Amino acid sequence: MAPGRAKGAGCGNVRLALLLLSAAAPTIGHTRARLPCAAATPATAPARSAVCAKLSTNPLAYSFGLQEPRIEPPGSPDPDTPPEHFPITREQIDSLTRDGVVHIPGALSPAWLRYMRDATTWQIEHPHMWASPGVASGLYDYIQRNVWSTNGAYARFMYYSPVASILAQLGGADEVRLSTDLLMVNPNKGFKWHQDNQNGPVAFEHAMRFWVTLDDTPVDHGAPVYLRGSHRNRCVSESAVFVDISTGELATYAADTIEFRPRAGDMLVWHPRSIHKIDGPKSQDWGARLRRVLGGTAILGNAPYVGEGKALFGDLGRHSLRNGDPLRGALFPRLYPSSLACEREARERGECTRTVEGLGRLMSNMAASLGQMASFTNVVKLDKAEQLRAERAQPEEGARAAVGAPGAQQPIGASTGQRR
Ligand SMILES: O=C(O)CCC(=O)C(=O)O
Repeated sequence: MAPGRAKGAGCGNVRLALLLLSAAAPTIGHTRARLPCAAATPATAPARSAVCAKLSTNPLAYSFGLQEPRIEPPGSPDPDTPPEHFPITREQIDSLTRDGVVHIPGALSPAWLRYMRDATTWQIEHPHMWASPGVASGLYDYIQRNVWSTNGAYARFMYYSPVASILAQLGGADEVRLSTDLLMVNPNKGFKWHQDNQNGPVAFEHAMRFWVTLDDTPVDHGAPVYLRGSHRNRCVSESAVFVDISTGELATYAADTIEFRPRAGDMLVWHPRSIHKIDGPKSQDWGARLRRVLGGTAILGNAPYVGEGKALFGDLGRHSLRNGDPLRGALFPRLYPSSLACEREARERGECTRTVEGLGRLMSNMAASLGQMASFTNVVKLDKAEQLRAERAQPEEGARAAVGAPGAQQPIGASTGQRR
C-alpha cells in the first residue's frame, strides 16, 4: 500500500463524514487549498501528480464549489460553437449494436489530449471535496463525479470536443445531453464484472456510456474487458451492479470476451447493460504512472426523468422533476447539436452543483439500494469461492485475490456496489 493512503479498517466513520460533507457542501465560490506539489506537470512526466493524489487524504486540502483552471480549449471556440465533428463509420455503429461496445481510436486530437491532460493535472492538484470519499478509500487515486459541474475546463470539453458528436452518431440521436460524468485516475483495485447503473436518472434504453482515456493502456493490466453481446442479457436485474458471470445465461456470454488496449485519446462507447470489468495492477498501486479517464453517461434524444425512488449519486442537484417529466435542463446539459447559453450560464452561477435537497433525495431513496447490496454480497461470496479455487491452483495468485476482493478492504461504496 502506498504511503499516505487510508487503510480500510477503522476509516469508515471518517469516510462517511467526508461523504456527507462532500455531498452536502454548498457552493461557496472559488476557495482553493493547494497541495504541497508542483504547479504544472507535463503529460510525459506525470509522477508528481500521482504522488500528490495519493497524499490528498487530508480533508483540509480540498476545495468546495466551482473551480476554474482557465485553460483554453483547442481553437478557442465561440460559446455557441457545436461540438467538433468526428466521422463515425457504419462499421463502428454496427459493432456497437452487435457487441454492445465499440472502440473509437484517436477520438481526441493531440490538442484535445493536451487540454484534458492539463485540466486533469490541475484537478488532481486542486482536489475537490466531492473527490474526498473515493480518494480516501484508495479505490482510485482520484475520482470525482459530475466534474463538469464544478470545473469549467471539463464543461468546455463536453461542449466543444468531438465526444458529443461521436455519441450522437453512434446513438442515431438528434439531441445528446450529459447525465453524469466521472473522472477516474488510477483504478488501484480495478472494478470487477458489472453493469452500469449509476447513470443518473435515465433509463438504459435512452443512455449510452462513454470512456475517454488520456493514457496508453499498460501491457499487463488496466484493459477494459467486455462480454460480447451481453447488453442483450435477460438475467441481470436493473438494480444489479456486480454480477456473477460463472453461471446461468451470463456464462454463455463469458465464453466470448473482447479486450481493448486503448491508446491515449481513444474512446470506448458501450451500452449500460454490457457486462464489463477492468483489472488494476497486481500491486494495487499505479505508483508513478497515470491512467486518467473521463467516463460518463449520455442521454439520447427525448428521454424521460426516471430518478424517483433511486439512490443516484449523479442526481444530487436542486430540481423538482418527477418520473416521466422530460429529462432536460441545466443539470443535464445539452451537448448536441450544441450547448445552450442559458444552461452554460446556470452552471457558471453554481446552480448545477450538489445540494442539500439532492442529498435528502438520495437518503430517502437509499432503501432502493438494497437490491444492489444483495448483488454486492453475491460477488463477495463469489470472490471467496474464486479465491479458494485459485489458492488450490496457484498459491501466489490466490493470495492476491484475497487482497483484491472488493470486500477484503471495504472501499467507500462497496456496501452498495456503487462508485460515488
Ligand atoms: O476505467 C475504470 O476505472 C472503470 C470503468 C468502468 O468500468 C465504468 O466506467 O463502468
